[in-house]
Amino acid sequence: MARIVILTGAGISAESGLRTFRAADGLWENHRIEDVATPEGFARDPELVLRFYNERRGRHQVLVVTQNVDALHERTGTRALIHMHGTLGGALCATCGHRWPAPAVMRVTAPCPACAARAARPDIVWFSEMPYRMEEIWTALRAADLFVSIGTSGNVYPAAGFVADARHTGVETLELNLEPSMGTRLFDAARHGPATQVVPAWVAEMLA
Ligand code: BV8
Repeated sequence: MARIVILTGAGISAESGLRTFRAADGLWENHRIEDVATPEGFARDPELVLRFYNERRGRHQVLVVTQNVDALHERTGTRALIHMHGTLGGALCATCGHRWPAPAVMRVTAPCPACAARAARPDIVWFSEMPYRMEEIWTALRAADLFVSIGTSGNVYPAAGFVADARHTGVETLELNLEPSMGTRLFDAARHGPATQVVPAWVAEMLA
């Protein structure tokens, strides 16, 4: 068993579009380090220093609304995340509505931990059922500057209708998908190709 300690610096985030401290011009995001990263700099101009950190903190507020029921977004560290179609990791009692972490193997004979009814089902939104947290999603869509649809065919509603909802409130829309989706005509812009290519390219543009 090899015990490994890894030290990372700004370079590990550089290809995610975050600039390193020692960029070519020696400035840090166009500021001299002594002006924005020293106690003296803060004493001299606290407004400038807070503005510097506010700008870096508030670069982009991203909410991911996924139709997927797997936990891949969680595993990559996505924090603001809504599983509108539920999750494979969840169990739901069809009798009392209790939710608990789904065991690897769910059995119809397993009693609900809360009411003991043998009514355990996957906590998944099936066709004809209302997807979860729709009000939150619609509110976020209406308040967005940009709606980006990634890796979906635009076949299943109400998710497939989000682009129309966004357009209706004047939100800019972008489709990143392997091929044109059902609703591709509704998007202001579309880039087609594998997600591993079109998404990082778009993220780098956003971060630049
Ligand atoms: C509801 C959980 C009432 C299950 C799923 C109009 C309005 C409202 C409802 C309807 C409507 N018209 C019809 C309906 C009813 C129905 C519906 O939409 N039917 C369709 C088939 C016509 N909708 C419902 O029943 C929904 N509930 O309507 O409630 C209501 C009314 C009003 C307002 C609110 C509610 C419930 C739908 C949820 C069903 N459950 N999932 C499970 O996962 O086990 S849906 C299921 O489809 C999955 O969640 C999946 O995510 C989702 C959508 O599929 P996609 O993710 O897009 O996957 P797909 O394979 O289709 O496409 C993949 C895309 O990736 C492709 O475009 C491909 O090109 C691209 N791609 C492939 N490789 C790559 C790539 N892109 C980039 N890189 C690559 N390498």
